[in-house]
Amino acid sequence: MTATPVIPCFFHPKQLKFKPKYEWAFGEKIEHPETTARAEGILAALEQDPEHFVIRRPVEVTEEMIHSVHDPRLVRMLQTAQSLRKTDTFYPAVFMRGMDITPDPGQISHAGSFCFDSGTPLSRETWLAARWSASCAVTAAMTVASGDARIAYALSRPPGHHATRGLFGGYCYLANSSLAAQCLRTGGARRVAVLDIDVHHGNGTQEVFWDDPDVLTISLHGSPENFFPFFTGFAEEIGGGAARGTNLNVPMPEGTDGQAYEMGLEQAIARILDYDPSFLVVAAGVDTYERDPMGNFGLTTEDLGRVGERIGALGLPTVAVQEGGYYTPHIGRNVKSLLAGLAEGARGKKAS
Ligand code: SP5
Ligand code: ZN
Repeated sequence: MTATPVIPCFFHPKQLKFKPKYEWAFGEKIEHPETTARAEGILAALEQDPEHFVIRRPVEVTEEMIHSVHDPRLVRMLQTAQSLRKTDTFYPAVFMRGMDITPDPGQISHAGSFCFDSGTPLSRETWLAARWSASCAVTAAMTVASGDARIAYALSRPPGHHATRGLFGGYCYLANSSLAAQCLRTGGARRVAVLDIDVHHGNGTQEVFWDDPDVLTISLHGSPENFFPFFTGFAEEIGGGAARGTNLNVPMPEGTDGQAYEMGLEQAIARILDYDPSFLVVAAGVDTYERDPMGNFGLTTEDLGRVGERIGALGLPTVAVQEGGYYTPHIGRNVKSLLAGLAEGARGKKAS
């Protein structure tokens, strides 16, 4: 009986420097859900289990790599926020569009042109935190691509899957999971699949690879009929041009529990098997958890383990990138359950 290999987990302390203050929710000012306690909770849980997890520092991602996914003007906008005063948090409030306007990414007052919602503020710390968060995803991808590990985990925070080529939003600034997939592609992979299990639609990943037949994007999420991000995530969205059929959305109703979730997951698994990628990126949000304040699903910690196991059983080299998950008292055990499931599923696969 061989032990499961240790999972390398990437994290940089600079990711904790960014502290968004609040957001508006139906007219109420609420504490911002994307707190540093999230990363700290995950880190503490992983550190407690050195037999299964080892924490490593990521290598800083190059701007060239970031530009392989993002419009340089978005990058420039985030960098502009570095000139904000130490105590200031900038909430984009003017979202001009539809006219002959020329947004200037060098001007903080134009940030609304590079942003799609009101819950994703900028401070002078945002850029570096986002850059290190992306660095975790890319370093985890390089670790798996080089064969150093079969499974690697990026403790990415702030999250990434809502960020598009040119827009930040949904607490996301840089598209971490997309960057991981892109890194695997440039590393020579034939085809890559991204499976997004965050409770919200991975609109950013969908957009980035919309026309790319070599990256399969799948998202399981709360139906956008009544759930963020509202505009995207419908089953009709299947990819464009030569990439038609390489985007799969599986919207599910409010209250979806572990058992109902499994059916959506099987649909995703079948598509991945059919596509036959050489690598898998899991956009690993745990806001499907039953107590999540942002989510509307009912998965338990054990369910997350089973989800991980099912995905791990695909037997693919896998990069798990942290996305959402906001119930901080249990976030550590939830992430651990998911990752342990991945490892367990992969091990079962090897034995059979
Ligand atoms: C990465 C990620 O999980 N982003 C999620 C962004 C969701 N933002 C939605 C904000 C809507 C506020 N509604 C508050 C409802 C509290 N019950
Ligand atoms: Zn989410």
